[in-house]
Amino acid sequence: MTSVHRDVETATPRETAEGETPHPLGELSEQDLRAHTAEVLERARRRSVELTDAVGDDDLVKQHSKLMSPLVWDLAHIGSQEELWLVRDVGGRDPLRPDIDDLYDAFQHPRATRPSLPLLGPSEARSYVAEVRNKAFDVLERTPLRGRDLTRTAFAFGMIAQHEQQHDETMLATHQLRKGDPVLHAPAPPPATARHLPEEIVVPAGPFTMGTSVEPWALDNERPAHEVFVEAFALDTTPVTNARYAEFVDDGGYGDRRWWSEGGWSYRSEYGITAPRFWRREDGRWWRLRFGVYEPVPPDEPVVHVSYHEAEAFAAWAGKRLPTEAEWEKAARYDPATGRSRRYPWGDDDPTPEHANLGQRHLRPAPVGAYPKGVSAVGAHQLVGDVWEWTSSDFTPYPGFVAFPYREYSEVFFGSEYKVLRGGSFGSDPVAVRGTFRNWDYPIRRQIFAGFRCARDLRPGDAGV
Ligand code: AVJ
Ligand code: FE
Repeated sequence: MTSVHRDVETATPRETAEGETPHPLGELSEQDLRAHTAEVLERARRRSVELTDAVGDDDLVKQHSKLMSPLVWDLAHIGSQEELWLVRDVGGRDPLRPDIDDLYDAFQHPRATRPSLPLLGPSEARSYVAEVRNKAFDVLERTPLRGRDLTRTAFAFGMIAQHEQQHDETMLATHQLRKGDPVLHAPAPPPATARHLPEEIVVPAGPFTMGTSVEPWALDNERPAHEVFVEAFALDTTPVTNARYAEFVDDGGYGDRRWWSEGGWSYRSEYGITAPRFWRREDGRWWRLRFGVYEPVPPDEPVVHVSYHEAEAFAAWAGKRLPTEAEWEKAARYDPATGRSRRYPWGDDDPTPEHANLGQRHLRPAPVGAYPKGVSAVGAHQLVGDVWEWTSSDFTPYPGFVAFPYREYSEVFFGSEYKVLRGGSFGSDPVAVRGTFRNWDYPIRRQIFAGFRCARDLRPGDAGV
């Protein structure tokens, strides 16, 4: 391995709910909480419908890549999870379709095999998810949103809305892999307005509160809040741009063994990788395919569709390393003025279009410097939105982790096979992104909307040490 992996989590962790600010959802009346929850579920459904109505039936049942499910599988799987948790478990109602549980169990059937299953067809899948939704809304109306962990502050409903949005992002990735003319359209993201940003910011040494014990819809792997000591480090102010990444490519970075870990080198050799996925060199410049549009690679946008291995190699080439997950979260949440951890880089308010490029409002990352209102307390830009950011950390449980409500959401994935990604992308909905949210994937994956930024240890004499 060429990059340096340090264990920054040296302090004995202890649970520190007092290190966080209280959450606004907890202050809503039960009726307002129901209305809010229904709205979030409806927003997810509008997106699922857009992504599936954008193509014809042939396209819905077809597999666009071995890495992905047919879109019609995602759609019915969304309904199936909603039936299991909201209709059957929370509502205690009879199953609608016990016969299809197995088909939509992600653990029974790997993605590559899903097209050969006797799946619900497009119109059956559409009526199934609509029927489940009607029942789920009825359950929402009748369920007290307190008491039981599963229903307190509408947790299960929030979990299911996040699940649907996660699959909506997966469906967006399937669209990106799909061949043919563009079928999805969205306005361009805002231009860069913050100019001449410093290359790096410095985060001083000290403890901070990582994870959460107060965010009502946080998933099990984000819990509990605990104190982590992080050494001083420097972090790139913004994600690595296409222009900077192209320097690495054009410098022969993909062919230089020095920059790659052992696993990274064999991966890049086996797959013959020479540039980010969807890039092509033509007429002496870089072009890319983006949702069916062939266009020059925009220099100022964060690079996207790179694997962990490529991110790690770039960082080594640049004389840096990837941040650990704790470093990323401290840069995103820690407020030196209060000593507390915020919900988001900009504070505790839910994301708006001014804060971050989220929610599939734009079908691409925004140029660096486009979200000055989203800056974190320590000065990092665009930590949330635009591109998921690879960290050097394996996906492991926090001290005190308890699987909830099912082991298959997080626990079965813990270990060294997966790397953690943070911050969400232009394809992630705000309900499924926060300062504590943890995503994970194999280090070879690059169909996801992932980029990265670099970090480095501070040298004596660097400002802030
Ligand atoms: C958290 C994005 C890794 O898509 O595999 C969806 C989320 N879990 N259905 C995934 C998830 C169950 C998960 N990730
Ligand atoms: Fe799922």
